[in-house]
Amino acid sequence: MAKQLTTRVAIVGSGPAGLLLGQLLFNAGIDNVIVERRPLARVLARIRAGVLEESTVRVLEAAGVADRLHREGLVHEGIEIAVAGARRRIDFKRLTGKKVVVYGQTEVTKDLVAARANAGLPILDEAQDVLPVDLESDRPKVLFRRHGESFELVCEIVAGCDGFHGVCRSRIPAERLKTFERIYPFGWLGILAHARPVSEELIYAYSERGFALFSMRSPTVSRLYVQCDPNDTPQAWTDERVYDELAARIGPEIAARLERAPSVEKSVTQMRSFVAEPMRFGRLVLAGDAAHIVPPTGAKGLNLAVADVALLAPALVAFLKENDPRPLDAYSSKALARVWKAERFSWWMTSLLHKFPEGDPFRDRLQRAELDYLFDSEAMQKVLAENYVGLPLPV
Ligand code: RFL
Ligand code: PHB
Repeated sequence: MAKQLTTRVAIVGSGPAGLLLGQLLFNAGIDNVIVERRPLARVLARIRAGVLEESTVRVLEAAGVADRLHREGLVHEGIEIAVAGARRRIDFKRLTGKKVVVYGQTEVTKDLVAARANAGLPILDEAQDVLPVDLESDRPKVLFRRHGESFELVCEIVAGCDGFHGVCRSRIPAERLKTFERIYPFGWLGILAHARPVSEELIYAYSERGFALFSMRSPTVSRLYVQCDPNDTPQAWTDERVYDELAARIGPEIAARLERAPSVEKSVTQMRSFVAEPMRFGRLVLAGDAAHIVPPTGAKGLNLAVADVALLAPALVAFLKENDPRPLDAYSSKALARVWKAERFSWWMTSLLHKFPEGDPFRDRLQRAELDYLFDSEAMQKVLAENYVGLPLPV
């Protein structure tokens, strides 16, 4: 016999989307339980995104989890684009009046987990065979096994915040779901190193050898990426090879500032664009990577997850506390309208800055022309800046 648990919202996944949704619902007085497949320690150790939009910061503030972010986050008022040694600064402040904050997803996750522990709300980690069922009834359930016991979590809403490889999206019948996908012919090899960043701002570099990104986590920690083959293993990239490529792709001036500290983390990321429509099926709602993926070039993935949740949380409050289904009914279409704009921007940044391996000379010339145009045209720089700092949240 499965042990029965009850809550109002069963949240599947304790990434930023699930944790933030749990916190916003708790703040509104709505009981929720998070069911997570991995051990919490693994969730807390993941290194991913680094750039937060202003609106993401505002949502984290409203959730009451931004104190450390304000103390430790690095405010950036621009980025640099480098092409064959030449650099152009994109001045966010002047072009849009906005800025971004560099603060790791790892830290956002820690802050959210700490807030959840303070609130006394559970994260049932190490859950196996997680399966949402009865999603078209008004009492859906999430079935799972944990530490040898079977559970049935009865709820009113299941929130699928379980990332791209999660189970929730697959519970929507194929004929009710439309998916859109693009897989890119390259990946990113990323390292984290205790080294001073080469510059105060992020540098996105295009070169004939491929893309490189110089990012950071703090004034003493660098986060560095190079375009690689999507099938490369991290072992294929010694630290020396990573630093040699970074140096070759950015040119001698910046390369001279590269501190070749040993990497403390190394991983390969696939590059994919993906959208599932709609983001709702009966009593199941999807948020974050469970519904959409972007290649990381535009720094949008985490921000999109937060934007979804900022729309979803009040919609669930209206549904569960005021019996008003309208905001929840509008959730998917409102979220998707913004998601597609971020998909477009991420695809564009990726196409602009990577070297495509198939060797299409016409495409290559257009790409170089577009980079030249970006260097010379303030209008084009403004388009980049406006999208990078983040489009307005839907209301
Ligand atoms: P997550 O973070 O993947 O969390 C999903 C959670 O669900 C759990 N899970 C399950 N739990 C229960 N049952 C199952 N069957 C389950 N299946 C999965 C997982 O263990 C996990 O804990 O999704 P979420 O919350 O939607 O958050 C999305 C973000 O994590 C993601 O979009 C960003 O990391 C993307 N991203 C970036 N986004 C930005 O906004 N700015 C950036 O600068 C940025 N850089 C990046 C990135 C992602 C990267 N990688 C590694 C993919 C850089 C990289 C290298
Ligand atoms: C990062 O610091 O991890 C990072 C920054 C910007 C991106 C992607 C990743 O576009």
